[in-house]
Amino acid sequence: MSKYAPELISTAKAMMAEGKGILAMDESNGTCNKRFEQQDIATTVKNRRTYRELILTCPNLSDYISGAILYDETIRQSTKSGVSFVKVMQKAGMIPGIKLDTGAKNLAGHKDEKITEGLDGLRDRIAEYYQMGARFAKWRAVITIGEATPSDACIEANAYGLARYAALCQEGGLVPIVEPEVLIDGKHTIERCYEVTEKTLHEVFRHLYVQNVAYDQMILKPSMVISGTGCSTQASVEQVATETIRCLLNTVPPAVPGIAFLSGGQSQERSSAHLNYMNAKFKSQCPWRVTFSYARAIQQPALEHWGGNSANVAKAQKLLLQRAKLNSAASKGTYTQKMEKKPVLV
Ligand code: 5MM
Repeated sequence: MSKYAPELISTAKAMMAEGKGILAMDESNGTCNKRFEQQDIATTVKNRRTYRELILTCPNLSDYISGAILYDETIRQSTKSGVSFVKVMQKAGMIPGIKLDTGAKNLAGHKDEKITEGLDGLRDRIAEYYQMGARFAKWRAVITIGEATPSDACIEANAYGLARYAALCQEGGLVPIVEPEVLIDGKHTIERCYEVTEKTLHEVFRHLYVQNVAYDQMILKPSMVISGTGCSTQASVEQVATETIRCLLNTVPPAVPGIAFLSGGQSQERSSAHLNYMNAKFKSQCPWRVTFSYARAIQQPALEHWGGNSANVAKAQKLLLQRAKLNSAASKGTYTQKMEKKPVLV
């Protein structure tokens, strides 16, 4: 057992506080730059820092957000006035988290499949981030559905990586967010997505068990069971929520304190509606908290409005807060379509 066990249990509990979720803002520079390019924002260190300051200094964000996942560049940065982002978060009551994987690379011998890297030197990196104030971490594995994928080799290698990462995190005092993402891209049906997600989660929890990972000191960040974006039949909100919960009940041990979904390219409204349906209809059957750890589905309106212009910061923060609030409602099962219509005023 980790010497940090009591601290890990209380951190995980705080991350899963009622009515709150986790903000993913751990885009690597490549991904952040891609999002900036789509908005014609210059892809500079200065702009990335300014944008992350906009997010972390958003008034009242901690009413809905328990913690935020940072990227290595971001956790070392400060506000324009010189206060470190970690301090800003601690003061606001948000737990700092850190992305630990170094990205999904091509899996040798397996066309169109990925393996997430980052295990080399991980123990030392964890110690450094803990010293800096991080209290949880994230590692994302990517599973692709295609005609011949995923292979057993891909699922197994990624599950092993997630488990090794999670064990090292718990040893070093960070609550591991375990993120096996089954990609939404493809023509697959929701039934096929169910099959792949169930198999992946079984394999992930088998490896977590083998590596002695304590289930009560981790958070699962899965994708939803959903139709592929290119599938001609798109499942309804009810189907997505029902199949997702069925899949999780069949695979996730009750000792896990919480499940925080990624949005994975779903629209903002759909991400909220799916999460809401799960909580509104199935809360009493779920042994874990069911909430969000979205990036795009929370940040997008704010990023678009900001556009790299300092005059837009206040309204962009209101837009960010609005999506955090709507997803907080969804995590309690009280979100409605009507809430989307309310104008956001500066
Ligand atoms: C799947 O991506 C995670 C959740 O984001 P969405 O809600 O937008 O799907 C997210 O934390 C992701 O891991 C980062 O944004 C991207 O990281 P990389 O390492 O790909 O830049």
